[in-house]
Amino acid sequence: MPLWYQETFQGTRLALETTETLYSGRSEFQKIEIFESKAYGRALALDDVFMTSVKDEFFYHEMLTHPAMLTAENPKRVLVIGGGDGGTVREVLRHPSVEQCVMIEIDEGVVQACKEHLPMIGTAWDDPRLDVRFADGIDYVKTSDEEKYDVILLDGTDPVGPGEVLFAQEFFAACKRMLKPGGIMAMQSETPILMRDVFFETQGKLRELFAEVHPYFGPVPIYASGIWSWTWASDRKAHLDVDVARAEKLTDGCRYYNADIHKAAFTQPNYVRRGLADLSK
Ligand code: SPD
Repeated sequence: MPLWYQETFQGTRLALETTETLYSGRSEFQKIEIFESKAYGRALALDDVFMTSVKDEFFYHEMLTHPAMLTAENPKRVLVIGGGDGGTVREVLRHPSVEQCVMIEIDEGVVQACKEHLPMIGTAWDDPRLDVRFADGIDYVKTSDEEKYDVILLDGTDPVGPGEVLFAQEFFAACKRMLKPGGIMAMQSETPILMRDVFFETQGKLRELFAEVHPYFGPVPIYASGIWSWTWASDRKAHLDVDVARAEKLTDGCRYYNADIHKAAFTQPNYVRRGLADLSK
């Protein structure tokens, strides 16, 4: 009998046939499972929601990271909130300008399990520029008196249950507090199809805080609906000012992102244009 892992999300169900369960445990915060899937290789699920897989993780991690990093001017200090599989910090640390990347992850259990079973995703854990801290990201951005950041990346879970606070206005405002003037924040902003309300509400919340807010889109095959969004936010108008020379140098190492993808990703389908226009009414 084949064993299937499945995610049920907003009235849809995606199942991955598995050949082996590599890790199954429960941390203080959530259920953590890592399994070998036939179609996408090793995959991580938290509370029965697919987070990443070896064969499709590059779409998500490259798109969360490089649009912000390549429109920031010489980013030296980067903050990642969440991202326990290590894919986002791996992409951040491709950038030679980065002097320090602080990653605030609430669940040490996720990092430990991913270090052991998904080392092919988290290839930068030993980079001396990386400072991993197990703490609540919300407390950190609200209370930290550390030097501010050039770029902040929010690599959270879906805004369902405990993840909901990562989409709150209060949290976004606290993140902005930790950005240098003109700094850039980018976040995963859900499927614009199945989480339409969350997607547009997020745009609205960010628009109250930042002068420039631009969603962008790409595929993530194992996420519900397959089409995913991220959002770029800053007080500086620069979302299309991709540093092509820097992007070209990185392109060899990337599997999805390049300067052309960057520009195309910010193109808005009509349903997005109309929804954003409605926000301004
Ligand atoms: N529907 C799943 C959304 C999860 C977004 N974060 C994934 C973490 C990968 N580093």
